[in-house]
Amino acid sequence: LSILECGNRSIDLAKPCVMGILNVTPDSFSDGGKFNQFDKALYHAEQMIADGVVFIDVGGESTRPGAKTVTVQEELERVIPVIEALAKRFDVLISVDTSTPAVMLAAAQAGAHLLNDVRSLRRAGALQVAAQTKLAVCLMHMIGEPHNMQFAPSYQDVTSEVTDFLVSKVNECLSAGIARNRLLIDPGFGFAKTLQHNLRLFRDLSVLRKVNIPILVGVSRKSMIGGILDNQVDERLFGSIALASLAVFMGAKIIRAHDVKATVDAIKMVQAVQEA
Ligand code: 8Y4
Repeated sequence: LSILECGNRSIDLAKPCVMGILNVTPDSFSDGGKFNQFDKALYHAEQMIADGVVFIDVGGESTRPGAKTVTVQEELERVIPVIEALAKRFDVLISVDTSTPAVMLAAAQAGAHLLNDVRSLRRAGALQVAAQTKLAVCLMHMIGEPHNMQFAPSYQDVTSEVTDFLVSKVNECLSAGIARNRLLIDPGFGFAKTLQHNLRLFRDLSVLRKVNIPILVGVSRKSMIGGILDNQVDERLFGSIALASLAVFMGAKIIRAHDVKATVDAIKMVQAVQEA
């Protein structure tokens, strides 16, 4: 069985599903005050639900290499009202993209179901808060911090190093009292990896399955697509769909994506073929 426990909810990952990306960083909205921003976020969420998302990933900290660091207060102000509103209005599963223990705790109280931490609970207190909340946790591979992670990333064998990293994070979680059926693992495409590392890791995705924890993959619009297709972020839909389809074919259970309808249709087709 492949049930993921997410606080007061649980979900069967036998069928792969989509996690829609909802940005609530101010730079993801070109203009307007806070109200405008909040309304736009809820409208975007509503569209993604109509398009078939299972999770909505709410993030208030930009992990782009150039982005400035946000304070805990700023992160709380951006993310918590949106989570509260989503929990109140919709029955979608809510993921919070944060590395900050105080935000994790507040998000859990506001109705979130999954902690999506690109830093894999490495901040002081994060592991304890995650254990305490009973929410699901996505553990992602990244070396360093977003501001320095692309400075000469280097591996002897990217696939085995990423796998070993994730196995050790899984074990840390188990020791801290986080049940195995609350965990997801993610190779962290684009995080501390060159184009060649990303491609090699993707090719070897089925190797990660031996960890025996459901796999989440985020490749939507990322630079590994731009690196091959030589195109800009807004031209990467077809590349994103190709990789989402392949990822599901190779065993990924959750696909984190911007373009929900296209991704939902693509993985439904892959799933139908796999079930035939
Ligand atoms: C265009 C659009 C270019 C987006 C780059 C990006 C992941 C993640 C991110 C991931 C998990 C991003 C929060 C980076 N990526 N969480 N978060 N897995 N679990 N870049 O791969 O989307 S942010």
